[in-house]
Amino acid sequence: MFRSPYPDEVIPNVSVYDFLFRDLSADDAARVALIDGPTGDETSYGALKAQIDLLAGALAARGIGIGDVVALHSPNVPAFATVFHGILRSGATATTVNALYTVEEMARQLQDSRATMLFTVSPLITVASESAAFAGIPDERIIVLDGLDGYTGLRDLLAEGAPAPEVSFDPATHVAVIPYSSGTTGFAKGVQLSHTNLVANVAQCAPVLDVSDEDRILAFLPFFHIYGMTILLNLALSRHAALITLPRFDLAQFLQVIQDQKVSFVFIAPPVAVALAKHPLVDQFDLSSVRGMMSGAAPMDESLANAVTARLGVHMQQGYGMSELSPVSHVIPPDRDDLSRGTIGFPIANIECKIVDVETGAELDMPAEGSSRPGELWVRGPNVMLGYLGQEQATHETVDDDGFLHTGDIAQVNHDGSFQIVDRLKELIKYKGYQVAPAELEALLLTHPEIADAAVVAQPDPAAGEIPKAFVVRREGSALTEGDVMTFVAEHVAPHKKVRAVAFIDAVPKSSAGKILRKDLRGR
Ligand code: 4UV
Repeated sequence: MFRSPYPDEVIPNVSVYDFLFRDLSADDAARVALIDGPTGDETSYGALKAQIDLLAGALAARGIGIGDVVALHSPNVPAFATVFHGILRSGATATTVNALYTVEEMARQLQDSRATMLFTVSPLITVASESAAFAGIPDERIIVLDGLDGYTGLRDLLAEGAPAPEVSFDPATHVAVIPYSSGTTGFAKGVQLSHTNLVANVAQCAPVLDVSDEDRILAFLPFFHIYGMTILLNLALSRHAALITLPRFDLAQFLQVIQDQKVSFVFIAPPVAVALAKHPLVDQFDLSSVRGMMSGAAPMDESLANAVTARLGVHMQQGYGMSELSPVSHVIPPDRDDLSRGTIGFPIANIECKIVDVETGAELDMPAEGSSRPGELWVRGPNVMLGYLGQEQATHETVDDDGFLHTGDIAQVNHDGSFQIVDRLKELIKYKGYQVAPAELEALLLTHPEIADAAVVAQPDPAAGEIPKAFVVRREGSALTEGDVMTFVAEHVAPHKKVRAVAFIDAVPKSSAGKILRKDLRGR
């Protein structure tokens, strides 16, 4: 068993709203909380809190509260923070939807989570309203953040002036959010995270994330994904930093905003590091305000991290996390430049973990020198999810009776106590840090009349980390091409889930139990 090198943090037994906003001082209320990157519009902490209260009041006036699920479908804009925290403040549960989802993908999440109300933005109204129709959400229950004829706008709700409700629940068991993750196998599942899970993960990061009210933090990592949700919307706001939102990643705009807004800290995923290390555009901007960066969501190559540090002169931390862990469990602390950037550092406060030999089930120990053998990483702490929504079996397969979450990642521990992710046991593919569930693409491929069987695995890719590769068995007489397969998939899924390589095979290798032997395919 490995314990965090940090003393336990006290985890306040309060709601996310009480943790972040209840006791805002007058000084903090005057600080800037959010800056809209494209326009420069600012929202203070005091204004944000007032909007959250008003939105909670408007939701309560519509009968929305404890037991209701409200979907939030938007790229990063300042109003996302109002809606996210307003939903939680009302006692309802938020489910955040990827802004690039197709109707099929979004409808599935709305139905599975039983969402009864939906917040979206005007450019996404077509997908949002078609998905809502599938899920039985009426048009009156679709709220458009930036306003749109025929729909209620966020502004309309805030203008009602309804008082925030007094809600009372147990933060440890009340579900705050349901992001979706495929976990170790199968389709995306609703990850139920409690208020305490979210509060805990912010508190647990105290010793390793040096972010203060002096910081100006670029927020382009999507708030709908657990990384942006906890680290930006919760942790950065808890420290009273300023968040500068960008609705999408565009390298030129990203660099321009860092320069103009004097950004001091940037949270990234590895593909952005590739651009920062190599792209000529980077030299045309003054990025000297940036003092720190952290990468997470996919493996960071050590030489790549070092190249970014050498070019920009910034510290590069790496974090490891998982939706089911709210998400952070390991981080390279800011004061440990001696550690390899290819590691994920140490378990954060209140974390215990094990590395378990996949063949024998034996626990592996820290070696006196070098690195341990690799095994599956198991994690326990106050940030472990409550469970998957409506999926008892998957929950039991993921969180054991002792409370350890089996990550499905293969790690080793080094003699200095640092951890390193070396492989993945689970099916998951990570395209630019975004989840792609092979089972979902396989099920889609099997709906094609000319496809007899299919398997999807990760193929390493220098720019994206991994790309989904499909192995396809054609039906007899079919002349289906690689291009046909890619086009077919692209018509049904969000861009990050596109199949980007195809190979035709005679048969999908399977075990006697019918499980796809992915390892056999990964090598081909
Ligand atoms: O569920 P998910 O999409 O969750 C994430 C969360 C990543 C975060 C969040 C906050 C941080 O501060 C931070 O540093 C990282 O990605 O996908 C979980 C899976 O992504 C892979 C691994 O397979 C997880 O099970 N993954 C995430 N981070 C790393 C990683 C990493 N640093 N190195 C290797 N794989």
